Amino acid sequence: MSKIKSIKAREILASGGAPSLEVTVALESDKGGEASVSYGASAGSREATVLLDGDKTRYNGKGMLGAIKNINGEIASNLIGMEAAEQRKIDEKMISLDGTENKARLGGNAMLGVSLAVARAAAEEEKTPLYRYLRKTYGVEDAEWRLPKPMIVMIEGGKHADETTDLQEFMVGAMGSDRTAAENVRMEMEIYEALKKILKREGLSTNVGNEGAFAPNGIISNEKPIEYLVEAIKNAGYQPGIDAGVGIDAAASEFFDEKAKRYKLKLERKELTPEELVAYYSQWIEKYPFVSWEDMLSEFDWENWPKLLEKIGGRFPLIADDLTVTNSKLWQRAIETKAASAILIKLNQAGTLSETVDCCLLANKHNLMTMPSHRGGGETNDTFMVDLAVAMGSEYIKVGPTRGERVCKYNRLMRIEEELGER
Ligand code: 2PG
Ligand code: MG
Repeated sequence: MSKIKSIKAREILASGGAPSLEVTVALESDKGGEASVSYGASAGSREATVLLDGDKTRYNGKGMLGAIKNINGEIASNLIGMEAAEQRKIDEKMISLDGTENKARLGGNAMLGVSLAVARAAAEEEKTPLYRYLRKTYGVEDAEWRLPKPMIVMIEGGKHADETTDLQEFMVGAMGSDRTAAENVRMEMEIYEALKKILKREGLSTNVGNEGAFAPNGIISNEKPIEYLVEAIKNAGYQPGIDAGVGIDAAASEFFDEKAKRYKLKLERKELTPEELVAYYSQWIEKYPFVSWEDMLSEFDWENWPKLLEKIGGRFPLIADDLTVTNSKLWQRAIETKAASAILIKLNQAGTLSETVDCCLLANKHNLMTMPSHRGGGETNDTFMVDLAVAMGSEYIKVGPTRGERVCKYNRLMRIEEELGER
């Protein structure tokens, strides 16, 4: 055990070219840890606050100097001297210091950076890999080891690209349990290459969007990408529905008109009631080999989620992201109302490590799937989410296929697999 000696934060650049923050924690033992924080482009309205400066003369208002000042000042002075291994206490301390429901005062970005850097420092102090340290710290060290499978975003639209599909992400998820993580990654990248050929054949661009997935203009419907992905799986020499299946994240809050209670699918010039949207999606259920659907309805449309879940009828999970924003209270509500059967996990939605873990533990208790995820707009090279996924026994991690801040997640996964193989 060792106490926190210093906490220091600085501005860094995130993947979209705007700032994020990075935190270094040093312990009295002279061990230490570092972490950086990501944030989204299509964020849920109830996520922990990303505290931005709003000073238009710097980075168009997107600077994080205020959050950094909170870390170097108030947070540091209250946490210095605490035992780094007491993660829950440290997180609780920050939550009570902040004193708001959504971490608006100190900033969820500030609190998370500290929370993650403390965990890294404590793992370092114990000379143990982060994923092992997390298992021990949160009392799941006896759980069976399970490495997450890749859920790779292959085509992106919505808020992550211009003039493309209304639905935000079309993914391929590895299926089955006989392949290693490295083999799953290889399979997925072969499918990605096969997809590139299909897009070229169709006269579509193979430039990539925010998350490193293809983001072509000119796709004619929201259903087309599903067909492309099924074909790509086959062309790469794999069996759709056996080796790999299709995942969708509609990010439907982005095209929901809350006042009119209509979903606006611009690409298809359709304005649908929630019931019509459920019917629109339902035609696909039997037609394609899906592995998961996420945020198919808006975060403001709680009453219609259970209807869609019922239609899916256990064939594949319905994942809540913006609906539950890695918040145990909202997740509990989704479980109780049968609104969703799985949860997307994003550390920065919660704003501390312990609250994020609590969402995972709640899912595990109910035998429901967790999927730790990258962020669209502002991802960093931090790979904490992978260690978290391994520690919590998550079924999948969702990350884009190219760009350094994405592939570092898969590289971390393969390194962990190698390490565990050597146990
Ligand atoms: C999502 C994510 C990540 P963003 O909606 O699941 O793919 O996007 O980080 O922009 O919210
Ligand atoms: Mg989502």
